[in-house]
Amino acid sequence: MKLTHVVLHRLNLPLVSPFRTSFGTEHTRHAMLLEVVGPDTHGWGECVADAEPLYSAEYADGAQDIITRFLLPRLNPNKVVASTLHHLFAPVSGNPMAKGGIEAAVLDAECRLHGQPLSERLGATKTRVPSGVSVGIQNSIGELLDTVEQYLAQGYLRIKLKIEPGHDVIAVQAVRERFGDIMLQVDANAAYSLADAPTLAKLDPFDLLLIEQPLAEDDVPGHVELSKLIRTPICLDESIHSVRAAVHAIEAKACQIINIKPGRVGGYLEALKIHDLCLAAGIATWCGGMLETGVGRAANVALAALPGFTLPGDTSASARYFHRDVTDAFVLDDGHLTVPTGPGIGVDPLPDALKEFTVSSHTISLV
Ligand code: OSB
Ligand code: MG
Repeated sequence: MKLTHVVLHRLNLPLVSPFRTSFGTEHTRHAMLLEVVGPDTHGWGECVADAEPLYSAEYADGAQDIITRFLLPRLNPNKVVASTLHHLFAPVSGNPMAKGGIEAAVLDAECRLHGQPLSERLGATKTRVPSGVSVGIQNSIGELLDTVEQYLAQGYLRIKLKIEPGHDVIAVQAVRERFGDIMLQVDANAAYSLADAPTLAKLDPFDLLLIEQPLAEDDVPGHVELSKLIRTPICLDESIHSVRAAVHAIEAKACQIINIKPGRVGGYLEALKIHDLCLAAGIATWCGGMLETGVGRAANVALAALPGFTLPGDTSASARYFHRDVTDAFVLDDGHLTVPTGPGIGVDPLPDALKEFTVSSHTISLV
């Protein structure tokens, strides 16, 4: 596939409500969309690096620099092949979100060229995917219960509560008591240490589906130890930045479940490998998210339609995040999102929405 240039679009989308986690509060999604253009095709991908390096070491301005100066110059514009990018980018250390953004756009362009939906290319078996929702830390238990009630009323099939020390057992207990036997899980975003095991064990009686990333990103051995001290199944998010990291975590018995986030692992093809690995190893998986716009969401939903994604993902509707999305909105239908069926990711940014949210755009010539 020939490509001539890449347009890097930086957008600011106000969130419908602030999203507070153990690592910070976001009011705005700073999105980076990559548009790859060639004589015969075009494609869109989303780089999920956030404005600040809090969830991970990558951040948007850094990712833009890596993409512009170190990754795009490695492409041969006369012969761009999605499946070769992982190898081509390997000499550049780390930076999976930057690499994943390019790969997503190239993969979309390749699928569009062949008239093939991304879901089909990845091997999806479902036409719609069950949706969960990630609930940020609220100002009070009252507000938390109101928020969860609204999401359940909208049809979300599983609730994930963000937790941190001091906002964990009380929150889970309140939600369990009020809403009974719903599918409920928590995400700590690495806010605890092994010394907190006694507190985390107090979550055991609430029959959570899982606890996501209780300990630090690089503390796989700590998760192994913690798994012996608590009953709630451990799910890793931040720690799994590659298929190799997944192999190591599974072999060490650090987790029973993996949250597969394409952006975090360097793209949809690496995510597919982790999916296959987990399916073979009997590790349950679900598709995570990074507050993506419709561009990233479309691809996440295609991935989430693979058979190994046995738990509802953080694949929520556009309205959970934005008053207006950059693509046609993804809507919740009976607790599910529909997998797009058009070529590639099956959606395009709407020109007037792009215009409304764009703060800068840069064209990088490949030829
Ligand atoms: O840890 O899963 C996470 C959002 C941004 C960064 C990290 C995480 C999240 C979420 C929300 O939990 C996922 C989503 O709805 O996109
Ligand atoms: Mg997480």
